[in-house]
Amino acid sequence: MGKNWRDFKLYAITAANYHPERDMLEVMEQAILGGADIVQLRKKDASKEELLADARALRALTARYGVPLIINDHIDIALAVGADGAHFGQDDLPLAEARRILGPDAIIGISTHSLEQALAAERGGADYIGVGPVYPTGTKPGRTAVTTSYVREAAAQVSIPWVAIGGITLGNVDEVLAAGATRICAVSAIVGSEDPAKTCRAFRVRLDAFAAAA
Ligand code: 3NM
Repeated sequence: MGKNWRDFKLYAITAANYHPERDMLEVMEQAILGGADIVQLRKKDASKEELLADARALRALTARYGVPLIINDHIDIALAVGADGAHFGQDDLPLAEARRILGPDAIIGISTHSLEQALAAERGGADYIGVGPVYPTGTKPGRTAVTTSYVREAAAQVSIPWVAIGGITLGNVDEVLAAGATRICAVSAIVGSEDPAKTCRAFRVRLDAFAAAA
């Protein structure tokens, strides 16, 4: 990794279903070239073999650009490819177990959907948390949107790095940034766009504009 990973602003996550005609690596490389500065491999319902192959390829790509690689849920895959960390949901492996297995230097992220969960993750030693889903999203269906009110709470009370996620697009990102987010994660808006590099550049323009005004 090049710069301090905590300085990340734009988090890109894989979701090949949004680009059935295009290669996952190519899409993620475009995202990185556009300014995504942390990348997560997330693939629900994939075989270990498939995950391992994708993780190896993404590890090589992200290493080339000095971008941290996080693996969703699969701690064995994270270890196998030498990922920088892993990300867990509320119902996945408990944080303390993940830390014991991955070690003190791994970046461990936790999805949170309330301030209570955020503070618990922080106390438990998470390195960063996701705050969402801010808006309803087809990428994680069945979860109630937490709205920008949770973003405001996170901005006021969370001390570790946190990233707003869920239904964020170029059309609503200003609202999320106005609520106090300084890092955002988008899945469908990035990998499902015609030009992921251009989309990431546009997100970075908004992030930079809010950072300059802060
Ligand atoms: N986690 P999109 S929302 C993977 O709130 C994920 O924890 C969420 O995808 C959470 O940008 C989400 O396409 C989906 O809405 C984000």
